Amino acid sequence: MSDFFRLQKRIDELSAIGARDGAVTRLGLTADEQAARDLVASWCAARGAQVRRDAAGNLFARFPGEREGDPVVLVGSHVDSVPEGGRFDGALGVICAVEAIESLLDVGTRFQRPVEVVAWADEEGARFGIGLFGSAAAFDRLPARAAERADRSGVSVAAALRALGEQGDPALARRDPREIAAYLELHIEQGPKLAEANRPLGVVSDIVGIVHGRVTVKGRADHAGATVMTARADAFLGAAEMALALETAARSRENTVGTVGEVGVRPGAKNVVPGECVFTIDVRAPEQSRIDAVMADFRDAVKRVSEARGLETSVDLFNAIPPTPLDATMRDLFARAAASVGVEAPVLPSGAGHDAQNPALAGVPTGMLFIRSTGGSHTPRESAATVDAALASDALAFALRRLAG
Ligand code: HGY
Ligand code: MN
Ligand code: MN
Repeated sequence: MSDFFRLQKRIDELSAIGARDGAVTRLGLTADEQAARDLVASWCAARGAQVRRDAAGNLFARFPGEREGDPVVLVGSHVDSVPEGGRFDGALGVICAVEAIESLLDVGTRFQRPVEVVAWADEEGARFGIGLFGSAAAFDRLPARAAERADRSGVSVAAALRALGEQGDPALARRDPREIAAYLELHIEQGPKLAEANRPLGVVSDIVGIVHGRVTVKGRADHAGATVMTARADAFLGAAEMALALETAARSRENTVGTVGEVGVRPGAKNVVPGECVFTIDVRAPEQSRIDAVMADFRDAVKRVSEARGLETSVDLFNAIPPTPLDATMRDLFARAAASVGVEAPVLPSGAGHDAQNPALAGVPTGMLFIRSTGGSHTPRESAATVDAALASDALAFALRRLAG
């Protein structure tokens, strides 16, 4: 049985790292994320795990099995956050993974095969734009030249890894998927479905495909007072029209979303017509064909608006993850695990992206169990009940007993 108070204490301890003004900011490949890894490592080492960090910054804590040479059962999530995020996204999955293992060790369980807790590095991609970074490095799915990607202050992925004491090449983190028997991830739902169904747990059927890109619109900086409206090449207004076109393209298709989350203008002064505007796009859908259709509509709009306003626009796609169905055997195992704690868990898709996509796409049998959450996500309003986390940990312990003996 999981220990409610141990869970609560760890939720409070971990969410204190990077906490500011009621929100959590623990960006990937920063000292805050490393502090979170160190905390998780200390919990695991105290129970006999061998802990290590790989070349991409991923933390692995290995609990030995009787048959040490067997493929491992990997279980975990991520401990980084978006800027001004919540206490539970990623972190609760890692905490529950440790809790499930400790609750088994508490009753003298000896694993037949090794079990590793993983905290994937930089899942959010908030600094460098590469989402699912650590798990992509482990399963050889990084975008080209990932180590050269730089954050807003010009620090590259390689430099950030070296600052952590790594060599700077995340590709060195590659693992052979054949050495992994299964990957399990617990995560808050981040949507309303489980709360609406009044269920604490849900089994994930599949995860949306995601395209991330950056759009650079070049116009002409000019005097805000001396330049008549018909003589302008306003980069921001062009970008605004393109963003609205993305919204229209996404709205017109079921279960499809499009978001402009970051926007910057140059030179960025109230009395200067913006000469340049750079913004990000995030497009998601359960089917690749819908993602492709939204991107085609968006590119048409970019061309149309650029010509009409005398702008030069480039669209740089820097990350794409295909829609990812999860393993049916693992779905069934998690359904039985939820039933073992008295929960008839609904099966539902994930609108959020997850590290689980990378092991699944690499052929590792992968399963995800959602924990009910409220208040949305990627916001300090994000909330989850410790009693639900305890149920999830017990369900995960059930699954680990079957997978790791
Ligand atoms: O963006 C996502 O879906 C995830 O939270 N990284
Ligand atoms: Mn997230
Ligand atoms: Mn997450």
